[in-house]
Amino acid sequence: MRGYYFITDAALSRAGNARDVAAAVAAGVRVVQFRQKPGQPRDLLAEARQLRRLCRRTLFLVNDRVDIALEVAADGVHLGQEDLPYREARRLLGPDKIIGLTVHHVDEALAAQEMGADYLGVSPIFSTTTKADAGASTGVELVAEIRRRVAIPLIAIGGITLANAPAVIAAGADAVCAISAVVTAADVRAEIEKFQRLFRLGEGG
Ligand code: TZP
Ligand code: MG
Repeated sequence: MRGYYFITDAALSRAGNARDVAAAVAAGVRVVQFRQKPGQPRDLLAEARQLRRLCRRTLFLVNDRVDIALEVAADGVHLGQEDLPYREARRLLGPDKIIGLTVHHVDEALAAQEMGADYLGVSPIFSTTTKADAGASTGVELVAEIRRRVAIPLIAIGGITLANAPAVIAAGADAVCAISAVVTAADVRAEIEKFQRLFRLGEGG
């Protein structure tokens, strides 16, 4: 999962989700998450199906909607603390699908790992206007503390930019997501590639 973790945002996107996802795949991201808050279920389903087709060698996850993930044969879901609980989602999805959980504290992180989550979304690292109910920002210190206490991959999200991403990666994030910084860019692929390079710099390459 190391590198840039792509999440759609149709409301902020310049080019639209389909072009953004194609750009993310061209940039070589390992994961695309379809996140679409408002909307009728059948429209979400149709769009998920379309985006899923663009992600042949890229993991395709659906935010919140286990039903839609199953129907489009997604690779898994990303769930928040108020979504379907992990256990029920796992029962519906089976043992092989990926389930990522959002956490805001160390105890949520430990509980999520214990339950069997495949990765954690740590958020919001910095303040953000992209998600209204994101809560108080955690700072990079939380990434570092969770990194010390859990072994599963950590995705950092919330207010991340090219300027602050190096500190987030240095704190131990395996991946970062910067929704507004990326989907509002004139060239989404180029913007993602700049984030991807930060990871290669960290590896000395
Ligand atoms: N989950 C926690 S913060 C957030 C999500 C989806 C929004 C992040 O958006 P941005 O534009 O990268 O701050
Ligand atoms: Mg959710």
